[in-house]
Amino acid sequence: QAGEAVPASQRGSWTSFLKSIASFSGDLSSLTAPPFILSPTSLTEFPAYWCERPGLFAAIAGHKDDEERFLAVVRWFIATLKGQYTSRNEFMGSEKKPLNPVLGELFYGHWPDKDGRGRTTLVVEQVSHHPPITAYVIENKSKGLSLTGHNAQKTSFSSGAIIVKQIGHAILTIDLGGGKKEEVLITLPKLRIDGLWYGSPYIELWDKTNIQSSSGWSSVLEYKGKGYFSGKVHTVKATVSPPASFSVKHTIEGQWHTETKNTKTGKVFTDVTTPKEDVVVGPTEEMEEFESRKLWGLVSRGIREGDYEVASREKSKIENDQRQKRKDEAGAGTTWPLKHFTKNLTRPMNGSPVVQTSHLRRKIVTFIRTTLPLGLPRLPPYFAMIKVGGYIWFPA
Ligand code: CLR
Repeated sequence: QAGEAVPASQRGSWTSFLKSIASFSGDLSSLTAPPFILSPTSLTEFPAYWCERPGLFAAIAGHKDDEERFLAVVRWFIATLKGQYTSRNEFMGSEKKPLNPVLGELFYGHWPDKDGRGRTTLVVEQVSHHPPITAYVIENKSKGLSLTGHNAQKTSFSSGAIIVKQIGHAILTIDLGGGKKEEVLITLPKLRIDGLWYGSPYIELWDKTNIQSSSGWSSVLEYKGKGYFSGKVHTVKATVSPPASFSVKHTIEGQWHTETKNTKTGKVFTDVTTPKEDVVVGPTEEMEEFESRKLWGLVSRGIREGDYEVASREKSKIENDQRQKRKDEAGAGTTWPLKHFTKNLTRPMNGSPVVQTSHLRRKIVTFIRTTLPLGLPRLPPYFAMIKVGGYIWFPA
């Protein structure tokens, strides 16, 4: 039944929220949603999902062999999907509307060293507000691993579902020792948010992810949901190909929220039925003003405790303060100084020469040139992706 999961008093406002998304595409964060669907967590916390199995992340560094190491990347990646796309349902009953980060919002955390896996740190900064873009670096120094990326979303509405195209990508850098480095480019899946009619939204992944290493190894992961080839939810099929080849050496199939197996050997490839590890975050009292949990503290508490008056009053305060800051900056001819990331204009990826050079930009362009000739036919979305709002975000 329509609005089944919606508190009776909010059904009207849920229906009008659905109507407004139906006639809207772009930045969902600006739409007012009824209280029951609000999450007390800001999007700046989401990059932590990349490392909630720190042992699997660290394990990437444990392989001398290119193929084995690449398989470890694919394994870690598949194992992050459950956290990324189902944890709100697991912990809050349904997908929710996260808090829309302010420009310069920060989120820091770490996963402690344990069983020799080394300490992993997380730095997140909201690098743009319109459109919302979140940049992050996850680093395990002792293992020579770092993951850098940024995220934005383009949303639209189609036959009752919200379609989310993720704009952005992640680059994993692996220090191989002796001055050698491997870089792995990871593209992000598309999302479909269903269950809106009942007021209990959940995510299904579709389309695909490309994982392309500078070693030449590559993988394509195809996602399907219930009613497609498997008839099961959260299905993934990954094919892994050796350098300079489109032949498939390994096939991995299964469900990304439970278990996947190597098709040929029948061996379990990922098993995420064991608990994940939340990122460790310092005490709120010791945080700076712009650290996410401090900034949103009162809003979050309002949402958690069902005191929506407080939540919306505190949210307005933050928004007004933001408007004032932007006004002041416009008046002074300055911009908000980002702490951890710099903006680099990307090359218009249409074959035209590099317009603006910077050390870092050259690095990625070279990376694309050297790895793409092999991967190109498998990476059609790459061109669009690298253009991401005209910018790539690099750690400063
Ligand atoms: C952000 C990047 C993470 C993976 C991820 C998971 C859930 C996504 C989120 C991203 C972006 C924002 C998102 C969210 C699910 C719902 C929410 C699309 C991609 C939208 C803005 C809110 C929709 C509102 C309904 C739930 C009512 O690595």
